[in-house]
Formats: sequence, structure tokens, C-alpha cells
Amino acid sequence: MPFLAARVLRKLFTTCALAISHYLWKESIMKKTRQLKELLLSSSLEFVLEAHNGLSAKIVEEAGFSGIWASGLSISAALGVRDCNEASWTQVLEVVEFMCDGTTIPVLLDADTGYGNFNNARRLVKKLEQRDVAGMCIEDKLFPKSNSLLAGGRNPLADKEEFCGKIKAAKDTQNDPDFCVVARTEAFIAGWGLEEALERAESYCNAGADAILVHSKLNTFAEIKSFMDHWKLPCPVVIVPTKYHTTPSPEFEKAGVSLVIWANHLLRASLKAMQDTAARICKDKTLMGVEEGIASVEEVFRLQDVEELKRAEAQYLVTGCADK
Ligand code: SPV
Ligand code: MG
Repeated sequence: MPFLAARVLRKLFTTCALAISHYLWKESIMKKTRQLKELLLSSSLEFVLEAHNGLSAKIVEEAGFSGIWASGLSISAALGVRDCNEASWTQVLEVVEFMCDGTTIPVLLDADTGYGNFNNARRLVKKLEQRDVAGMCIEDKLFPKSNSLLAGGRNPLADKEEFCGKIKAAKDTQNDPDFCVVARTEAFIAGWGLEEALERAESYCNAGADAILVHSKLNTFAEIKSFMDHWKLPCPVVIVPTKYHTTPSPEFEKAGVSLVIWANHLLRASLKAMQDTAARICKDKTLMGVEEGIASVEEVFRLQDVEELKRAEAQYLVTGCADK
């Protein structure tokens, strides 16, 4: 009898352990917020690529990336406006929702300044969580911001304490403990230098940021490297090497960077392809010169997952009318 009880107990224990580990496994691979947090905390250098709509987001995932940067520059450019909050935050939200719906990897939204003060930022967090956005990056500039790489752009910095309040409000608002708030300092962009960058990053970290993004518009890694040499906190560091693109990625890893954002490369690639194709069709007045070099209509259908709709129609769409 005791033998039987022991067996029953062992079976019960194994079943519970399996159920718990299955739950944990499912949670960790299913939740986009957790995926993003793990990317930030990963012990090796990770990469995310920019997307600016549902289609480009799918392309990022298919290419094998583990995360998507919803770039403010690229989204606004794709909408035909400038990157200085000309697109409203709800318009950005609409775009980002399509990106999340079409993919299974996490989207990190470039949320500029949080579109206002702490109150706007915390409302934004609510809306992002509702739309399955895994995290947001907010930067210490003033609303309306201008793009960091713009030659001669004005980049006054936000008050450090005020920005810390914004980070705290965002962290206090999130429902999902894994939703990530990345705090971005523009100290180098605004010309304030290393000491200010470190001081701000440390304060943002202490205010509860899940990671620090430190940006530079130099065409060498020097500024960011000096930051990394002095960075002693356990908070992960994210970089955007658009301007210092000649630095080999192992240099970033050696310096202790956690995540690299390739911030605008699909937008720029498609821009060039669209300009060339438009010019060629306009000049030739025929499609013969372009057809071979562009994606087929079937490829468009594949990316839209038209097959899934066909299967669903077969299952659900019972009609009495005769289709030929
Ligand atoms: C973006 O992709 O919108 C960024 C990075 O914020 S940068 O354009 O370099 O400011
Ligand atoms: Mg931006």
C-alpha cells in the first residue's frame, strides 16, 4: 500500500512539474514582451531591424530577426511627413498595430518623447499594451522632437528629473511586468558630452528603465565606446549605429553593448528600388524593363497569406450563390 501511495504521489508530482514547465515554456516563447526582455538581457549581442508598416515587419521576421524596431523616422517618412511629430501618436499607433498583427516577434516602438509629459507617456503605455507592442523607447528631448541625425537640427534636452518622472510613470502604468521601457539619452546628439550622457543614463536606470539607448551621430564608434568604457550598471545598453556603420559588429560586443538597432535600412532600400522603378516605367512607357527585377504579384499574395483566407473560406463561407 505505501508503495502504491508513493507511486501515485510521484506521478502527481511529475504531472504538476510538467504542467508548470509547459506553462513557463509557453509563456516565455509566446509573450512578445518576454521575448523583448530576453533580447535585452541576452548574454550575446542581439540585433533588431527597422520596419515601418505591416509588410516590412513581416519581411523583418521572415529574414530571421528576433525583433522589430518601429522607427519614428521610417514610419513618418513612409507616411510622407517629417520626423518631428507631424504624424500624430494615434496615427503611429495604427501603423504599429498592423506591424504587431502580422508578426510573432516583438516590436519595440520608437515612441519619441512619449508624445508629451508623463501623463501622455503613461496613457501611451496602456494603448501599446492593448495592441501587443512589446516595449517602447522614449528619448530625453522636448515635444515636438526633431530627428537626431538632421544636420543643424535643434535638440534641446528635457530636464533630467522630469524625464525620470516620465520613466517612473510608464513603469508604474504597465500591466505586464515584462513590458519594456527603454530610456534614450540624446546627450551626445545635443552636444553635452560624456559626463552628461553617463549621469543621465544612470538616473534613467535608477528610475526603472529596462535598458538605456545611447545615441551618437559621429561617423565613428568613439563616443559610444567611451560611454561603454565607463558604464558600470547592470542595465543593458542599446545603440543605433546608422552613422558609424563602418564599425564591425564584434567591436560593439567587445564594448559590452547588448542590442543593436539597424534603424532605417528597409525604408532606404525600398526608397531606392521605388525611385528606380518609377523612373524606368516613366521613361520606357512599358513594363518590359522592370518586370524581371521586381517581386511577382504571387509574392505579394504570399506575404498577405492569401492561402489562409482560402482555407477559412472553405471552412466557413457557405454560400448558396453559384460561383463559376
Ligand atoms: C528612428 O529610427 O526614428 C530613430 C533613430 O529614432 S534616428 O533616426 O537615428 O534618430
Ligand atoms: Mg526616432
